[in-house]
Amino acid sequence: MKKLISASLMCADLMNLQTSIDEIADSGVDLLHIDIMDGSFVPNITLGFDLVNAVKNYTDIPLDIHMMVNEPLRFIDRMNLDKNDIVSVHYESDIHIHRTLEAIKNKGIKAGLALNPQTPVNCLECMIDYIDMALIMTVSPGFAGQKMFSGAHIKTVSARQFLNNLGRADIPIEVDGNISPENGCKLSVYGADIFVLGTSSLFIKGKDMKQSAAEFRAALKEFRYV
Ligand code: S6P
Ligand code: MG
Repeated sequence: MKKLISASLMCADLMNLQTSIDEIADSGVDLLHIDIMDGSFVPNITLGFDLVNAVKNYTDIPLDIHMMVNEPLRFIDRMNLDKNDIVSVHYESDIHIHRTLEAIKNKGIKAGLALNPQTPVNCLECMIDYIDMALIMTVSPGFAGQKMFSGAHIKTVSARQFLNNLGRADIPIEVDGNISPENGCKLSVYGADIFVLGTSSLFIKGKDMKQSAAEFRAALKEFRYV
């Protein structure tokens, strides 16, 4: 599977968002990751639906929407997305998460199931027919700039094996949180396919984003064990 990189918009210069998006596009990333929080599912509030729609109208980069909100079904219709975009919802965010995944797919959008560090990988099993991606959180969600949790590598291996055993090697695994070139390289070896790049790799003060993106892609080509 082709390895993809997804730039995390909450780490961009929010006072100069348009310029930041131009710079992100110029750096050749594959996806634009937009974090939506509600101050309840996670202890923070970041970007919102009007911004998602404004960004969608502005850029051709496929959007990778990460919803860290309770009962995300309430908000799916608020976003004008299409088949190139992905919306990920957390397994614990609705007791009937199946309905939410189905609603996303019915709109012709790709659906992702997001797993917190403590969420067991076997939750993917029953939802396997309703997902296009598994999003493995490598930090507890809510904030940029955190340290990866120590179980992230084994979790990624387990998820990859679990999906493969279900005959779904085609479902990509996205990893999100503290994805430095070094961590990205290891997680890639362990089966991750899509890498959310934030303050650990792409958004580094004083460093050219294009160069950072190129360095990250080069790191993925290295082969390293932990
Ligand atoms: C955090 C959010 C993430 C962050 C990204 C930041 O809850 O879901 O997408 O924006 O992980 O990257 P970094 O390198 O600062 O951890
Ligand atoms: Mg995220």
